[in-house]
Amino acid sequence: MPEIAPGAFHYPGFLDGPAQEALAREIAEVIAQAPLFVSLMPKSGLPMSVRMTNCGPLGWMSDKDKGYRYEPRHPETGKPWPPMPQMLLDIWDALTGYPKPPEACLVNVYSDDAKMGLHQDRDEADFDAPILSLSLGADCRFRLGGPRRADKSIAFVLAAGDALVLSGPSRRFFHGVDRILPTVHAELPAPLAGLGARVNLTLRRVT
Ligand code: MD6
Ligand code: FE
Repeated sequence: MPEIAPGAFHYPGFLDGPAQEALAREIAEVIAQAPLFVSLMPKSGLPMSVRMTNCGPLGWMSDKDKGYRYEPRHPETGKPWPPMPQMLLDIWDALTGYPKPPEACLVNVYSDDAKMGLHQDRDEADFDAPILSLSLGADCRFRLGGPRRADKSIAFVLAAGDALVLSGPSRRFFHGVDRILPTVHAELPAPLAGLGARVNLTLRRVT
């Protein structure tokens, strides 16, 4: 098993070209139903550098007053999030083996200069369930630390088609995206072309 830290499994190229294209079609459909929006940081109200949307029963978002949380509806359209595509449910089963399906899939869209600060995914009630991430488009330099912010970290490339599972101890580890890397021939697949440089999906249990 490609274990890079306790409970962290990296599967480079898990999705081949056609599978990435199929996933991109599904995500383009999600975005058509639930347009990309910008979340604001709690307290400061500063905009995050990624744009996002969600599919599945619950979606992650943040704003100045209520902070990080899951909501059953899109903050701008007020509509329920689109259903989780079957393809994502199948990948979840294949890579996590977790007995319950994911409740949320956060879609993050990165422009060339977007990044994601070091964070823990801790807005979920269930820390026993793994988190599954899938990436499309440009490479990024991903950083995975430990349970405390100051712990030493490893950095590695997440490329198009890569899957990353954080389970066990690493489910609570700090992690982030240092930067998007200049990547030759790694445009987003046609259905997502023009939206940005990189798309990352994270699938989680919430309740
Ligand atoms: C990203 N990923 O790759 C951001 N979180 O753009 C995450 O924040 C993440 O990759 C939990 C588990 C896996 C991840
Ligand atoms: Fe995360």
